[in-house]
Amino acid sequence: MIDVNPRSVLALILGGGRGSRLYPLTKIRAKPSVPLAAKYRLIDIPISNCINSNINQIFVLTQFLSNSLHGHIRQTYRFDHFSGGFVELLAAQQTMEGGTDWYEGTADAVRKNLENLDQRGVEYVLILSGDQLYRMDYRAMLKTHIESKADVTIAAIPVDRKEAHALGIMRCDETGKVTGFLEKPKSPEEIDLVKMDPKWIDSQGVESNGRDCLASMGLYIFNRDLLFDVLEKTPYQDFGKEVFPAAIRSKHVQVHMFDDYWEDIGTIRAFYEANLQLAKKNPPFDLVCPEAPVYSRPRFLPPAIIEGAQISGSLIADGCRIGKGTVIENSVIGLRCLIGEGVTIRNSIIMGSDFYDTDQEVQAHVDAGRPPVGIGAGSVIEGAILDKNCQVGKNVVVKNKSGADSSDEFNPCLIRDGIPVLVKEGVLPDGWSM
Ligand code: ADQ
Ligand code: ADP
Repeated sequence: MIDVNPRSVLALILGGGRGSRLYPLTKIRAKPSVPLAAKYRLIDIPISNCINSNINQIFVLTQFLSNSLHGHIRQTYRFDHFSGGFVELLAAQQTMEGGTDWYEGTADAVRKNLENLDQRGVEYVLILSGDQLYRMDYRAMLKTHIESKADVTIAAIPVDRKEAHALGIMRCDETGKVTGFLEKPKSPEEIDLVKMDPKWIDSQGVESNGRDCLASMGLYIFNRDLLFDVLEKTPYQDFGKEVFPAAIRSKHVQVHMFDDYWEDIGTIRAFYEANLQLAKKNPPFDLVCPEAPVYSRPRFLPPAIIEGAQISGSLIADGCRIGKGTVIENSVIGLRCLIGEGVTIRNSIIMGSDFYDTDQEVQAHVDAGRPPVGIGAGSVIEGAILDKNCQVGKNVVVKNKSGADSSDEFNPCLIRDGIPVLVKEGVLPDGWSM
């Protein structure tokens, strides 16, 4: 692996824009702190990739600061005093200049923070997305960048034409230098303008298997001076829509090929499916990886207690208690889930809870006619997401029976992308059904 001075690289993680495709999971929290895979948060993925790539100067750009994000980062990512490493949050709401509190686009978000990025000794800025699931050693990408003497390097993955409309698509010459870039091409004619010869993809040691488009993964390495120059001298708001289409005309923009599991999980449907895949046998993204683990906040929770349930193809986090006769299939059960007897959970994500109620608190809920935190006996949860700290009573049914794609009819259980999402702290009384 290439030997780069860690101080010469700065990583910037784009933690989410105004668009809330993950709503209602982002109703009360910044996107980077959305829980993932029973015990992690979205932000753990790119930060873990950085740490495993020996990159330890990391900024996270977010629209607003939540205590949870702050707490999570502060308590998880502590570097050795002498290494110079840090993970720091930069929130749009704290930006005084610029006329608006919000970042207008990805390039604008970086521009509004240039002052913070102006650190001594930095030669390369690695720009990452905060809502993707993949494992990558960024040093391989830096190697491509340095060896090709590029100004900018974009990570690229081969995709087929069906997927091209949702991504930035690039065409390059035989040396991998980008000669065309179209952000989310709409028509087959547009795709034809930037499609690649699959033989070139094969020649890079990546099997094209019919994939003839090269998609930008939204991961970029910029030479520091060029990034500052572009953002200071142009009004460009967005990397994909404006910066790259312009840059390929005057600069050396290089592709770095990648061909492993990579999933954008920025929508409810994609988030749901990626989580459930993690719970399957031989998952496409393996959480077990001794060479490149996913890090998260250490907790002091008891092991899960299973009192006699039937569980298959599922992730079960620490601190859970699962009652007798409960059936759990292909589901993700997060921290401190208290699941009663005879509950059925299929193809669902239960995010768990931030705390355990004391006996007095449980009694207070019961006295007030509310179910305590957890899932009551006899309930059925199918194809759903339950956000944290939910209070689900006995014999409740959460299942999208109507098949609606989007609906607020069953508030606090909102249907998005066809998936019922019970909002954080949602309360469903005994017998509730949708
Ligand atoms: P999109 O994902 O559609 O395409 P965008 O919405 O710009 O692009 O988001 C990129 C990343 O930046 C996401 O992680 C998002 O949450 C974050 N982000 C967006 N706006 C932000 C803002 N104002 N402030 C902070 N963070 C923000 C991009 C590229 C495509 C490429 C795909 C790959 O434009 O070319 O193919 O990523 O997923
Ligand atoms: P969310 O998943 O919605 O972002 P939070 O993390 O805000 O939820 O969870 C709410 C509560 O969980 C906090 O009030 C706090 O008590 C606890 N909590 C969450 N993260 C941390 C943390 N890093 N350190 C300590 N407590 C935390």
